[in-house]
Amino acid sequence: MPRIVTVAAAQLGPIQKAESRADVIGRMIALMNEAHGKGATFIVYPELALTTFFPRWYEEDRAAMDHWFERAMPDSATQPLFDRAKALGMAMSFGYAELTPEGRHFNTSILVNRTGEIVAKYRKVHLPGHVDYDGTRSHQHLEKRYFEPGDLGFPVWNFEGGLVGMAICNDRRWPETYRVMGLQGVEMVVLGFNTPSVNSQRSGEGLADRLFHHRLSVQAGAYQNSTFVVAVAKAGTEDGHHLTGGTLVVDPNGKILGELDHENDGVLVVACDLDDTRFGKETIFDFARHRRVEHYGLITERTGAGAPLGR
Ligand code: ING
Repeated sequence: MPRIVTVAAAQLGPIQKAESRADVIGRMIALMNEAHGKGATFIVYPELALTTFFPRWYEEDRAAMDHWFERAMPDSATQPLFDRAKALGMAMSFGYAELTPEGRHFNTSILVNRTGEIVAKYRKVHLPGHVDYDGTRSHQHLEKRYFEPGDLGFPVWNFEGGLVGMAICNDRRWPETYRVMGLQGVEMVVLGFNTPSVNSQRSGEGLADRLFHHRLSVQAGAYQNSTFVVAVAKAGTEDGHHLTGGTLVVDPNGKILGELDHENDGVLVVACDLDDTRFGKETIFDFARHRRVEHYGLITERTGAGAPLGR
């Protein structure tokens, strides 16, 4: 019996600073309606889906950035999205900036089941960029200023009849992200991203390189852990700053099943048979048979690179 999950990768085009939550929620609902019409039962939106990518803006007073964060989920602005999802029987995942009652700031994503209940939360572990204003860069990338590293690890949940995990943006570049979920049997990783199309420290590295590294990272993670990966962009030019597109779905063999070729709002709907993950998990990436953990110690013993073990 195939275990088909018909997933919609719901890309958002640019969100300008001036756009309201209501504007964005309206766009997200339109994408959900389109996804439903195309047979999707699980919709995945980008990282920080409710706002512009505000970590590009420096603010001395961090509290002045709190208006980009959500104190409650859902609240009056986001409730219409949850209501529409429940009405359509649509499961969903999206990213947002989370401000906890204790005053902690995270780059967060959630899984919401078909009855509109939040059943899982993930907080971005790998925060790129820097804490302080860096005048040497062509643009700022201040995630380390505005967010704490995630404190929930990389869990995998029983969701939509399979084993589903979450990651966020820069997480997709780190093999540890996928392997920790792979060691829980993950069958589908869903992640959103906001990727500036120019490297702020290497002007020669532009859109083509960014898309190459994006695809390379996601395809490798999928193949090496025999899992589907759904990667969803916030794309286009936000207040003069360009973000890559590259919304795509990768199968457990690392093959790209589909990719959006534009930078606007749009959905890519793919029927994923989670049983297609079995072959890889039972042969080449049968971790129990093949891994040799006695040789992997440095991976958790060292944070940064250190002295070589040989001479
Ligand atoms: N954005 C970028 C990303 O990892 C980045 C930051 C781009 C880091 C390219 C390194 C290289 O896709 C976020 N939001 O993590």
